[in-house]
Parts: sequence; C-alpha cells; structure tokens
Amino acid sequence: MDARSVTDRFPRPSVMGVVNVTPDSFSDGGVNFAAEEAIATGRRMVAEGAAIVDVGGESTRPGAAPVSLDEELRRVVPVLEAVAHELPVSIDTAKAEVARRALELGAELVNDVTALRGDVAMAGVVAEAGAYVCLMHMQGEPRTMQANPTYSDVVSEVRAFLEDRLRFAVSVGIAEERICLDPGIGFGKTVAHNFELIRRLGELTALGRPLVVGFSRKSSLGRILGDPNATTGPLSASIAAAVTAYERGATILRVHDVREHVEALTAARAVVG
Ligand code: HH2
Repeated sequence: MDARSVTDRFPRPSVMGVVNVTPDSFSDGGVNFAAEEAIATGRRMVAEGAAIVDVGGESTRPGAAPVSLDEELRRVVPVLEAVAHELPVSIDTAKAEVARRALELGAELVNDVTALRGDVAMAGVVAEAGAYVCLMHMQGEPRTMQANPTYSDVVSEVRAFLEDRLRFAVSVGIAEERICLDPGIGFGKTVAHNFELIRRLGELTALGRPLVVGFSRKSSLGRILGDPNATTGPLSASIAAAVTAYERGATILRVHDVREHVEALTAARAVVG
C-alpha cells in the first residue's frame, strides 16, 4: 500500500475516472458492463491522465435496485484481477467483502458512498489494509433519496456530517491523512443544493481534508440547461462544474470523460498558478 498522505498521492487537481461495471448506471448506459470493455476503459483513462480509476459494480443512481454480494463480486473481480496491479484503482462499494477483495487484488482507495455506515465491517477492512478512503455525504438512501431532500442549511449539515464521519473513521484506526471527503453531489439534494455546495465549498475545505467532487454528467447540469426532466447533463457543463469546484478547493474530480477534464483542469491550474 502506498504510504503517502492523500495530499501527496493526489496533487490538486487529480482526476478520478469512473468505470461502472453495471448495466444500469445513470451516466453511461452500461457501456462498461462487460469486463473486457471495463478493462479497456480503465487503461484508456489512465493513458489520458487519470490519477486513479474508480471501479464500481452497483449503481447508486436515484431509484437503483440493490445488488447482491455475489453479483457485485462477479462484476468487479475480473476487472480488478486484470488491472488493479497495473493501474491505480479505487473500489466504489459499500460492502466490506467487496472492498476486502479489491484491496487484496491491488486497489488502493475505498470509495464508500455510505461513509462507513452501510456495512459495520467496512471501517475495519479499510483500517487493517491502511487504504485510502473517501467518505461521502448522502441524505437518505439511493432508492428514495431524491423524493424530497430537505435541509435548513445544506452546507452546514453536510459539513457537520463529514466532520462526524471523519472523527468516527479516525476513532476506529484509519489514519487521518488517508481520508478524503465528498459532499455527494446528487445524493439526496436538489439542483439548488448541489450548486450551493460548490459555491460554498470553502466551508468544507475548512475541515482540513482533501475534497472529492463528482458532478460529471449529473442531472442538475441538464436541468439548469432547461430540461426539468433531465436525467444526465452534458460534457460542457460537467467541465464547468469541475473547474469551478477545483478553483474553490476540490482536490479530486470524479469524471466520466477523462481526457477533456484533464485538459480543462490543466488550463485552470495554469491560470490559478
Ligand atoms: N457519484 C456516483 C457514484 N459514486 N462516489 C463519490 N465519491 N462521489 C460521487 O459523486 C459519486 C460516487 C454516481 O455516479 P455514477 O457512478 O456515474 O453512476 P451510478 O451510481 O449510476 O453507477
């Protein structure tokens, strides 16, 4: 396992490429459901400049049905066997057993959208392996989270949640410098909530941990462009969201279109200096 802190391992801005080994992800319509396709996509993303590829076998889109442990392993293990020793890989899962297998096969980061709340064994798996971990905010659960997301102040509530999960992770033996945090764009949030989180991202960087932001192709981007029923958003708007998030302090941008985001973020970094 890489011994560096998240900050040293992932300089700002770093791109995380999304490889959904699923038939039903909101964003890519199952293009990487076949292992050979997922493997080729992962290799291409790293060649295009991704710092890490995020392999996931369960869709978390609004309304998605849960996947069994066996099915999730069946989807991701062949991909991890092929690439996790050759490429930098993170595993997008809420199941401790999937994370454990992925880390054994060479993954270095566990991306858990439940922030260690979904599976009681997850924190121990991450701590024991000394892996990097991403703790993400979600209100509710994927099946129902977009029904009626409500906050009195979305940014302070997300911040309090992330601070609490960070404290929990450290208390169970995960080194603080291995942890990054994520506001969870689209996870129990309205369009207005998602944009306010980016606008006020500085209140989350104040927690002192690197932030992951995943706005790529999300429906809020299609909705501000005029389609109230959009389920995805275009690349152009995804890049604008990633660049503004970077400018406001994000470290890792989780994206589907790696080359375009790497180019845009390289220009943004040149401007920021
Ligand atoms: N978004 C999705 C999945 N995992 N993980 C983190 N840390 N942050 C995110 O914003 C995030 C995430 C949803 O996007 P995608 O993987 O493209 O879709 P699906 O969940 O339908 O597979």
